[in-house]
Amino acid sequence: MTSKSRKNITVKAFKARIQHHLNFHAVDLSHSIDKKAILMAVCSSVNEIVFDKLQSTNIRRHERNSRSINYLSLEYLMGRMLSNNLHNLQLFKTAQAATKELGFEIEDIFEEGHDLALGNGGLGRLAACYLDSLATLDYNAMGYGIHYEHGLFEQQFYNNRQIESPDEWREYGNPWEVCRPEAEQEIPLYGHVETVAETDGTLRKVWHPGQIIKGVPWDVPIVGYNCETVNVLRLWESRASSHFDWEAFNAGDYQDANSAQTQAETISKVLYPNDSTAAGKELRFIQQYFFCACSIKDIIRRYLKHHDDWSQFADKFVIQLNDTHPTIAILELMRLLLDEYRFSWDNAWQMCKQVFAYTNHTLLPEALEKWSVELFETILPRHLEILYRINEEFLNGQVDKMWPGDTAMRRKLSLIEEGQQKMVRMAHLSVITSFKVNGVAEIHSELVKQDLFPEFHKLYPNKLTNVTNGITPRRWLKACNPALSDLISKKVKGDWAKNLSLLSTLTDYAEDKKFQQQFMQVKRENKVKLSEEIKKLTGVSVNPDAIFDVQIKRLHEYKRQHLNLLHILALYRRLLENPRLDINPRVFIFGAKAAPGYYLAKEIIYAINCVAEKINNDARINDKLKVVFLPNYRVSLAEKIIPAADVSEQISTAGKEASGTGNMKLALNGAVTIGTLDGANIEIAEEVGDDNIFIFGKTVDEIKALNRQGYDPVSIYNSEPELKSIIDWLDSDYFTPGKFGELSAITQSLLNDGDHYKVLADFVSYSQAQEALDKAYKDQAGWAKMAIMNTAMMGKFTSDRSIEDYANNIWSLDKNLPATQAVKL
Ligand code: H2P
Repeated sequence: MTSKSRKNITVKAFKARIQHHLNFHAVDLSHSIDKKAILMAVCSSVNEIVFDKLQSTNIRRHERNSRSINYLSLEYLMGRMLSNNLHNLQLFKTAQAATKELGFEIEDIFEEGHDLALGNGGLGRLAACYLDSLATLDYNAMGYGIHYEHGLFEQQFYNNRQIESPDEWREYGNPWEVCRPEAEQEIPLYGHVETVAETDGTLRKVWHPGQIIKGVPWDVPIVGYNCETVNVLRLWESRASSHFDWEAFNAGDYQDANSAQTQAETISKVLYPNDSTAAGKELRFIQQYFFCACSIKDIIRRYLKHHDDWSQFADKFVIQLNDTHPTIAILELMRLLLDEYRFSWDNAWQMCKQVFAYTNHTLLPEALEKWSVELFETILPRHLEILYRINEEFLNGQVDKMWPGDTAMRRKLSLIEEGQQKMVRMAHLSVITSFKVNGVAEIHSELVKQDLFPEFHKLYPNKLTNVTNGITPRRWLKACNPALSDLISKKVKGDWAKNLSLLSTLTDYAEDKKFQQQFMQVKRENKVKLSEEIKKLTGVSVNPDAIFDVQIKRLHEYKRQHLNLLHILALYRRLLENPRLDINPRVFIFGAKAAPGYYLAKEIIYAINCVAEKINNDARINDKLKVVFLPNYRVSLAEKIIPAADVSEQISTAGKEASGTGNMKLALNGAVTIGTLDGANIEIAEEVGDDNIFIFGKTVDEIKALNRQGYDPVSIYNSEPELKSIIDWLDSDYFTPGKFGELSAITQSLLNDGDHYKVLADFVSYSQAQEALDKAYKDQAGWAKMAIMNTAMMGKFTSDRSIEDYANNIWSLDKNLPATQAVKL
């Protein structure tokens, strides 16, 4: 079925499909139909089309024999799928009308869907946006990940504190996946390596594993927007290779009979939250290997299905490592080429160097992964041998050539970090193997070159590069903000969701009174909707005419939710001192999960909630301030918050936020950024212009200078009376009556532990920028112009542009031409 004929599916025909599927999903059609049943029936109706398109995409791919990009990521934050799939298939209006005839509002049906929350934050959401763009641009792409039984935990607040519970995203089944037993894999673990002599006298390594795990693939179709393409996200689930020990069972050992299964299934059970210091390292390590091994074997299987020799492998497949989490894939490909396919060392290494590319997402040292040599020895003994040899050749070859006899340099660049416990530096392995390494925003990529990997940059001057992140305008404008999308479509000719630069036409209307009024009317309607949601989720009533000031992202000290909190306290104090203070009413909206093991992050949530409780119930300030922390922040909640935001808080310490992508989503929906010169904020400022953004705070160089000079937060505290009084206030029992020091973990970190993220250094500048913003908001026409300019100038930040950058500058993909250049081995 072509996209043209699909658009012609009538409401009647679509309704008939839904009714047909209701036969399976509803228990009793003579009674009122349950919303979950209708959701499943609509999904099945959509899937009929999706799977048709998937088959024809596969046929087309096979005919073209084009190069394929394989995205390896431990995280995919897909969110809900139905609305997005309907929009991408151009079926939204049809489905809306069909379900209406059946007595349902389509939005209510969406609400029944569960988020696919197989990720933590920006990194996982980026992967999801990239899959959308790869399909939309018709690239031959496959995503690989883990089929976690539990996605990111569900967050609730109890007595203002975060409580975590398991996310049961597949409780009622996931309509958007299909099991593919024919592509199942067996994955070895543990055991020992034996050296055996071949008949010709050569020595060969044989790994005798101690355990075999089964990898079962689940395919999630990824529907391109307004095109024929459907790609696949393949997620691996772990299972025991022999399910049940009947011998043990018959001998009466009921627990042990199941134990292998339980142990094996643990591997894909949970997603590990970032920055958690919790135990379970071994499991996380096995998880990474399991997923990489399944994916690499699958890639080889796909290649060998259509090729008799290896000459075109590097020409047909490129593998993108999303951060260091999938680095073990390199060692696994080496192992398979050497041990199973009998490549020579040089040929195997050449091959690896041609197929892998790596994206770095952070400069934070704690997030650059290292695994102990001991873990490797126990779990992947053969991989460790390979790693040692790669290291030896690297140090004796390239390093020695560039820095002859420099033992300090050898130690610094080695894949093994010496110390009490020897550790394997995964980032180093990724950098030396990959043919390209990219950062995710211009400034970040520069810092990767200058500060993180300066020696590697010297060794490989053309390897380190930049691809600025992007977001898909399909989900983050068209689907989540229908009112604004409709308004835009009235002014912008062409399919702006496919060519986001077209939005720049809106600059012509930025000062048009009528358009300003329409634009702000849409914003207000979205704020009314969000107010209702806020009431439902928190019980707090907020005024839709207030400024909606939003900070939504993972909870982390470097993202500085506590800087926002200090400013809220400053406003509160000022209002208590002068209840008539002439400021716009403001609603501060937070959404964030803290990694369960990250103590201070959880304390920050607690403090914000305590302060919110006090402020929201304080009649003295006449509702001029409200603070709400919306529980269980996730993609589907972001889709409700973002269209209603006036202000976007992007306030990380300069040099710490690699890029940010929430900044792009908010600006695209007409929120004005208040932010530091960090990550993609810098590029957003370049696009929207200095008049349409509020920049504050120290630059990267100024932060570096502060560190060099010796940063003293206490002297700032002593010299800024307002700041001092706020911090003392937090230390009192004002927000936690009768409990002194309840919130002092934050003040401790700021004053006694060195304020690592320079909150105090930026406070005054932040507070001044906030005053300027408040003043700007009073000029409603001026504000409308700023908001429109933000939407208009976001063209650069479509993930389609990012994917084209990857395709052209890293992957060498040409979707139209068959790849021909054979790689000589
Ligand atoms: C990370 C970075 C962000 C970046 C994102 C995608 C790891 O996401 O910190 O700056 O935009 O990857 O490249 P997050 O902090 O949201 O988990």
